[in-house]
Amino acid sequence: MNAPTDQQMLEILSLFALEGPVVSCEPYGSGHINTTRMVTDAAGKRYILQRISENVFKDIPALMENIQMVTDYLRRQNPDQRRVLSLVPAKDGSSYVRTPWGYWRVYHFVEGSICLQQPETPRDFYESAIAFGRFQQELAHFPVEQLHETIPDFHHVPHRYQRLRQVLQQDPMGRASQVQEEVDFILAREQEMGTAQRMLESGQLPVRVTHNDTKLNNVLLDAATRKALCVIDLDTVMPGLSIFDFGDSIRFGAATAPEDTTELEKQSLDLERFRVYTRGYLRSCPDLTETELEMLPMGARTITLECGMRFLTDYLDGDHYFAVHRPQHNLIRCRSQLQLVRDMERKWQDMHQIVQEEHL
Ligand code: ADP
Ligand code: GN1
Ligand code: MG
Repeated sequence: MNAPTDQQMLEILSLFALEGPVVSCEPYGSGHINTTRMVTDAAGKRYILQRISENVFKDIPALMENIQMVTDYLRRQNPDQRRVLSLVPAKDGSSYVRTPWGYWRVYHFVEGSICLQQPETPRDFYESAIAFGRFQQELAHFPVEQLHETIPDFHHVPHRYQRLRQVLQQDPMGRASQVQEEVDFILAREQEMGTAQRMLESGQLPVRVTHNDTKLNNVLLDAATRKALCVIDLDTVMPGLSIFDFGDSIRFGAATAPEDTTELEKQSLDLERFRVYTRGYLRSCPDLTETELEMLPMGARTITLECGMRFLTDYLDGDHYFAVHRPQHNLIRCRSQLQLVRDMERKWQDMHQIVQEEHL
């Protein structure tokens, strides 16, 4: 879908109950899925305007219902407005609008916040763990059965393997022959990487309300105190596994190099950051079961491999899912994730040891 013109953008914004006339609307953030803009009105009040990806999310009304339910529930426990994402309703009272240029929503901009791509200090990473752990804890009694699955089987690893096989076989871009090494690495771990899904199905791991996309840039810290403020990007809040929420934060924030680094020798797991995140998560979310605790390292390794596999699948398929900004971007991202998995395997005992120590 084409991007709307400036005039069309104003038309979209006119459908929302903003406080004053719009004076600017600029591209914002670095997410891979939605299109985000920061909007300022004449009084200087700021908003986040987002086009929700129809390519990724097949039932946007259901997705918006999830966000409305979850943010309402969290707001009842958090009187501080900046602690919970808050939608600006459309003039017809709905939480989103449907236009010829796609589905759009508006959030109040959380003022006085920062959003990081990498932790600047261990304390920042600790605070992100507090935010995601608290999110999990505050939703512990939310009626999980009321949530829609916004992306079916999102972290169902055996299904991700099936999809990779399918794309490899079809090979629509003729790229399969370039990626034999990556494919071999992923397939060699298939049995082990299905462990969490099997434990979910047998009831050994509990179903929880999870965020499912716990990157550091999906949390806001207070700019003044640098304390945990607000969890954002709630499109994938669904029933899921706590160990994957933990793991995805580790994948992104405890890596020594960016997600799309080409300098593979610089990509590794920083064990000190792993420790700091584990400490924050266990303190703010103390009710994890013994089995969940035991499986935290597996959550990190599995979600990192799954992410690498998803980047690879999208590369083979012609880059339709993740926004790409340079040639072979998804292949580069895949290689960086697999390098991180390799390093986690080297540090496997240390990861377990750290969870044990931080649990005391
Ligand atoms: P995506 O799904 O594309 O990652 P996000 O919802 O994460 O989209 O938004 C992209 C970026 O916009 C975030 O990383 C953050 O920097 C910023 N952002 C989103 N919502 C808010 C908000 N309510 N207040 C301040 N910044 C926000
Ligand atoms: C996407 O939207 P964003 O950039 O926060 C993706 C995550 C991936 C991540 C990799 C809905 O997250 O699952 O882990 O990119 N979100 C969706 O950076 O697929
Ligand atoms: Mg995001």
